[in-house]
Amino acid sequence: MTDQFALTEDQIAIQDMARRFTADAITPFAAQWDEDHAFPRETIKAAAELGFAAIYVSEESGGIGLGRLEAALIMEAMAYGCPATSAFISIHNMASWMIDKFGGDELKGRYLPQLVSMEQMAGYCLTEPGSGSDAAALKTTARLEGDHYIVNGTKQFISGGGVNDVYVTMVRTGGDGPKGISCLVIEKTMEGVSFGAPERKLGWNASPTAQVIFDNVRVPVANRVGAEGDGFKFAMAGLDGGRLNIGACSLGGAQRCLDEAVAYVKDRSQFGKAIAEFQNTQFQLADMATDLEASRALLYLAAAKVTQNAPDKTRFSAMAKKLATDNGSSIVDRALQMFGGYGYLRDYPIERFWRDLRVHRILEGTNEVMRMIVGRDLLK
Ligand code: FAD
Ligand code: 2MC
Repeated sequence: MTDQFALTEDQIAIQDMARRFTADAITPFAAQWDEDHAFPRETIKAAAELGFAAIYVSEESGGIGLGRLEAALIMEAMAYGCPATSAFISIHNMASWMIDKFGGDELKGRYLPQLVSMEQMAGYCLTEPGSGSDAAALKTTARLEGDHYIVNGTKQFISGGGVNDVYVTMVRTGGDGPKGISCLVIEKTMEGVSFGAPERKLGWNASPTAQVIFDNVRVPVANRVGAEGDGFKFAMAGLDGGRLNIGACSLGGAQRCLDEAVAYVKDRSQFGKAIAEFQNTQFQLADMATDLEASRALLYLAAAKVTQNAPDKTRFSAMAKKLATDNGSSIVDRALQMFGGYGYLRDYPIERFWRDLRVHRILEGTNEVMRMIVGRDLLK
């Protein structure tokens, strides 16, 4: 972004490309994916052909080497059609970036070419049944035995669990707390890797979620990302960007529902006039648009800070994720109200966005955790 808060020509070009891709390949099909709980593998691979699988993976590693604002623009655009699909692609980007940023050359060479092209898809495994918000309490162990780690434990709620090919997994190689955690790249085909049944969810039906279970999985030491004990920091650094993208997915979903609401209220009449003519409708729309623009402005600022590695980037990423996902959910809820009973029907897209955006307040760190991050930073 320029100092004047305008997008550059290149940023507008990438946004246009993502919007066209969404209009052609996502929006017409998203309701059916939701209805069928279908994972749109081919559409996601088509996104990779545009570079969207490795947006901030470096060009040396085959990515398109863009910044976090560009990533947010792409995620926002794709979420206009389907937040769940956009977020799935975001998680792949986060996991691939962690390998690129913190992995050694040999590891990068072995995995990144297939991840950039999405010949293989990557997931991110931090959460466990007993440790969600308190992520540093994770219990999955990786015991060193010669040139392998023996990995045992269960990861909970893993997006792409069962469909992804590789899992960037946080494991315990040392003592309690964050410093005992390392990061391993674990393949679906390694012996001892299995998956729980697909979770039955309120939304995000186009993005499968399952437990990932490790039972004496032998993982080469060469699959460790960076040094032993640094895994928690890598996981948190990944989430600085992931949280921006989830916020951007809320912006895209909220924009779609605002646009749908503007069109609907002009068309629907009650008491002899369009419901757009009621002052309540106009005030609601005004508030929704204001909340959306405020969230977008903070999110774009936070994205610029993460790109620049600013000292306050983590705080801004947390603030932006909280604001965009809280407001996104509330905007969609207000749009649903404007549609009356029709908003509650699957014949219109609003209820799908309502379900999809709800979880953005929970995953990639709950909004209570976001406030914890911000509060701690203010008081440190
Ligand atoms: P808990 O941590 O048990 O929290 C329960 C409640 O307590 C929340 O409201 C929380 O905010 C509150 N709370 C907890 N601690 C505090 C505190 N100190 N102060 C105030 N309030 C607090 N994880 C992955 O690793 N990879 C994935 O790909 C992934 N995908 C997901 C997909 C879906 C659809 C879902 C639902 C989750 C996914 N997650 C994933 C997990 C997600 O990140 C966790 O659900 C989330 O971090 C919260 O953890 P929890 O569910 O255990 O809730
Ligand atoms: N970047 C780099 N390092 C970081 C960091 C960041 N953003 N945040 C923390 N660290 C470092 C920190 O500096 C410290 O290292 P050191 O002691 O050397 O200074 C270390 O990590 C431990 O940090 P904390 O002391 O803050 O750790 P704590 O245990 O108190 O927890 C908290 C921090 C609550 C912020 C973290 O556990 C958290 O983010 N919880 C939420 C979990 C979460 O977001 N899960 C999302 C799963 S993924 C998902 O949902 C998907 C859909 C993909």
